[in-house]
Amino acid sequence: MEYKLFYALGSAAMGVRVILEEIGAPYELIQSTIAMDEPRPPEQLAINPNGWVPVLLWGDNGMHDNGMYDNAMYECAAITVFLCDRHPGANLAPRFDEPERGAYLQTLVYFSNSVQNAFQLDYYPDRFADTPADEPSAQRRGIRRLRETWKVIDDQIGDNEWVLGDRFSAVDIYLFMLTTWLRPSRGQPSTDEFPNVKRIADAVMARPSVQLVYAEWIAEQNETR
Ligand SMILES: N[C@@H](CCC(=O)N[C@@H](CS)C(=O)NCC(=O)O)C(=O)O
Repeated sequence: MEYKLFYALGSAAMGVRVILEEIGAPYELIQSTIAMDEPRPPEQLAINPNGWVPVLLWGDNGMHDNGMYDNAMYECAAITVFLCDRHPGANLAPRFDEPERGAYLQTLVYFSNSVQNAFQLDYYPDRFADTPADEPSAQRRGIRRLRETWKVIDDQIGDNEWVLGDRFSAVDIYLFMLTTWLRPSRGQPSTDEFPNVKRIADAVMARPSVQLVYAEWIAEQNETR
């Protein structure tokens, strides 16, 4: 196998898996979990002590004295850049000297540090609030922050066909992945509030790679319609 991916349903590892499918690279999924009360595989924790997925491995994974591993990494946005650069033939990202490269990197990092952070405030309030009593406040702020940050993305997209204009890219896959985390039943916004985001998410969902990786999620959506 060219890649190994520590994986859990509903997690950011699903976006990485879609990218691997689009690339056509052989990969092995190693089942992990995002449940708070379940242990993580020791090999995953050795690479990412935070206990998050995705974690990606390739080649030989020798360990250095400082505990760093060769050919292993975590952080979904960084993995996205890494894979797209490593497989330019898949045409999932602008090269470093193409005009859309800035918007590509900017949007991936904004997704990672602003939109994902807003999700975290709602889903993991204990990481942001000093006491359990403060957690509802962190969650409320997270939900407001979701509206603020998705609005920025919706405005950025405007009438574009894809996030980067007329070219499909890994940013569109990332956008789709993040929309699957939205839960209006918790007070979070629905994609209906962001028509440009929704247009792209719907177009990404039609891709065979997404139909495969998100089959379960898509079936659930169809049941509730
Ligand atoms: N900044 C990290 C965040 C990854 C992350 O939050 N992963 C979640 C699933 S989407 C997870 O593993 N949660 C379990 C936990 O935080 O313990 C990234 O983008 O890769």
